[in-house]
Amino acid sequence: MTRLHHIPFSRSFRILWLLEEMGLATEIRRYSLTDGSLRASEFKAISPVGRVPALEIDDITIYESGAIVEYLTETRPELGLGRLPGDAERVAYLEWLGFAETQASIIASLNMQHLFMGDPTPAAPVVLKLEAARLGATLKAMERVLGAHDWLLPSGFCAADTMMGFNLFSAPYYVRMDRFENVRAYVKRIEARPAYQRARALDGVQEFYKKDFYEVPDG
Ligand SMILES: N[C@@H](CCC(=O)N[C@@H](CS)C(=O)NCC(=O)O)C(=O)O
Repeated sequence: MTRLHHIPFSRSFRILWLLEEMGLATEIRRYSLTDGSLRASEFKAISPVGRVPALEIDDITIYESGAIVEYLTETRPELGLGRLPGDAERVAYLEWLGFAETQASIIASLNMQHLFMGDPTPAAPVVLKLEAARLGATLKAMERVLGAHDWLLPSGFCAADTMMGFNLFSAPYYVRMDRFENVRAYVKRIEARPAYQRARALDGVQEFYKKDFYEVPDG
């Protein structure tokens, strides 16, 4: 039995997508950011700080998306989605796994400020401005790389690309994407993948973004 603990439009989408790329059927257990279900002791036993994704597979439970990606690709090397020790792209592969979390942590900070703080603790304009610029800088770094090849690594699609699943559908809420032509073309290539489409159909409806774009306020 494979079971993914999941919130629509969150980092757990990375794993949902990777499982589809690998052809591994999974049961999805859904949570919400706002209904307290992540704080239940039953879930804390699975994910100690109450976060998704967590994956039950092969009689073990794993949390942290990067660790899950590593586990899945290392235990199923025949699928060719990881870059294992000894591979010429191993270091670049590990860098992208970490890069994805660096980028996601900026998005999480913007989400917290724009979506979850609200009154009586309004978001700080200077922090919003800084974080949007920092997110833009990560997209600029991707733009350069994606000008040279279609996927993050020169050899082609790999599990590191699935780590961008949450990032690239959240970033456009905070950064105008028109200046990142190569990133937009990359997103189109992602959207054309049958496994990605199947994962999006399974994902569920996001419940936190209430408008299409969040401007940096004056201040
Ligand atoms: N580094 C962790 C981050 C996991 C994480 O923060 N997930 C968010 C959803 S994107 C979450 O569960 N947040 C719930 C909370 O912060 O209470 C990973 O990559 O798995």
